[in-house]
Amino acid sequence: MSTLKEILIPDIGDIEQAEVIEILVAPEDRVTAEEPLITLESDKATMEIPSPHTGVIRELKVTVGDKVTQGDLILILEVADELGAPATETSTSSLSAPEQAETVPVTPDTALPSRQIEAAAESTPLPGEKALSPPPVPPKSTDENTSKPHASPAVRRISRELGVDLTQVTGSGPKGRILKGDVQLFVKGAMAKAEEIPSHDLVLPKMPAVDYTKFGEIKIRPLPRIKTLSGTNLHRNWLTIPHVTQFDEADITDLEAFCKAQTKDSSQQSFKLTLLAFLMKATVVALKKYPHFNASLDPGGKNLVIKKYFHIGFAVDTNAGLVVPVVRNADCKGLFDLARELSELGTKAREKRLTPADMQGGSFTISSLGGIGGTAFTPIVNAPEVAILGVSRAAMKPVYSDGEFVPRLILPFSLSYDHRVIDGADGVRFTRYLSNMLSDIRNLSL
Ligand code: CAO
Repeated sequence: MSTLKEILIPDIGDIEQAEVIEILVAPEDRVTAEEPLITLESDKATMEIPSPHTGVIRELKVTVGDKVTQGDLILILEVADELGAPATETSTSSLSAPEQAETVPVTPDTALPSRQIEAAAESTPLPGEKALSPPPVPPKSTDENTSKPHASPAVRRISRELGVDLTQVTGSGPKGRILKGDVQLFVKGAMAKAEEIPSHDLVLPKMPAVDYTKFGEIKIRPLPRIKTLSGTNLHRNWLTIPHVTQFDEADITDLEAFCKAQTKDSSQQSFKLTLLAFLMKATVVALKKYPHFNASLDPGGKNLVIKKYFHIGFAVDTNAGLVVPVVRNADCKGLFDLARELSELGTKAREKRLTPADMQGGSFTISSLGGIGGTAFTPIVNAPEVAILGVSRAAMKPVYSDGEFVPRLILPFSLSYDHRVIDGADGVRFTRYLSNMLSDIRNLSL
């Protein structure tokens, strides 16, 4: 004898509504009690809903993206009485009458054991700040909870079983979430690499854990989620790409005057024409001249993949950390279209409305700190791209010309590049070319 049971969303605490972000089972799958069925995500937490019984999945009633709340139907489970569901407790019907499937909400204590609730990192750090005085040592769990990469408990379990450090895995799911397939891909890659790596490869000494409370008062502030995700990529790029940074400058006196005049004429518009739009335009012209800067190394490192499209990313500083939205086909857009799109994407980034698609497919990146200040910096290449332009603050400087010093507006900029792909000579050819473009904007219209 078996019984069809309706499995419902259990009490999920004070979360009013959550999104189904993963379905971990399929019709006809056999599940055991406590095995996760689906993963939910709200703005507060990510959690798995486990099966209350052993049985066979007969019908799924939710799909990825559904918004659910307590009491919503997840699926129909066929439970054989001998498999552990006492007939007296729940059975109301036999298989021949599926329309009478029984309702079985998962009780809070069995549904959401604490190990299955993953606190989402706060986007603004202040509420999570914790003041500590010297002796009590900071609770370890705070660090552990907040430094976790974005993955469901099921994926964490698999990675634990396989000994995979999830901070090393790049997530391909929504919002960079790590999926089971990503872990499998990572393991495959690691196994392939293990055969290639000679034993004398670089071994990094471990950073010692320091108890700072021994030296004075401290407070713990969890890193925003974007920082933990981008930090992993930055670290990888820093360690694996042989970087060179070329510094240069451009005389943008005329460009600035032109930009100001345009801004006056377009004062009715909702966006402003800023230097960044010109930089993007000039960069595209330079990339066309030097296509191997608009490229990626293939995974084997033997071929260069030269892109014929010009999707230019630009770094945006937000409360939650650095994000890089991408302006697609920048070569096909005029200055005002670029300025409008930069403004729209910048606003979207700051309001945390960027979608993964907004940040994918970049072929080159510009990081402009000029609005803030600074004279020079060395940006980290945004792999798999091979070069990145860093822009600092323009300043009036005396320039010697025709026997006298004249005041000119000079823009300092730097280009970091992957030395496996770009030689130093080409690096400086690129920056010189870019400088000429910016110094005489008539070049941009050619
Ligand atoms: N030199 C002098 N002034 C500059 C300048 C430069 N290189 N770049 C911008 N400015 C000026 C602008 O003209 C503007 O002046 P007004 O306020 O008088 O109009 C002001 O600085 C502010 O500009 P902005 O930064 O708001 O606009 P933008 O188009 O130049 O930049 C964006 C947009 C999104 C790139 C920028 O806001 C930003 O987030 N920058 C940070 C990027 C970052 O964090 N990079 C680091 C990555 S590596 O960790």
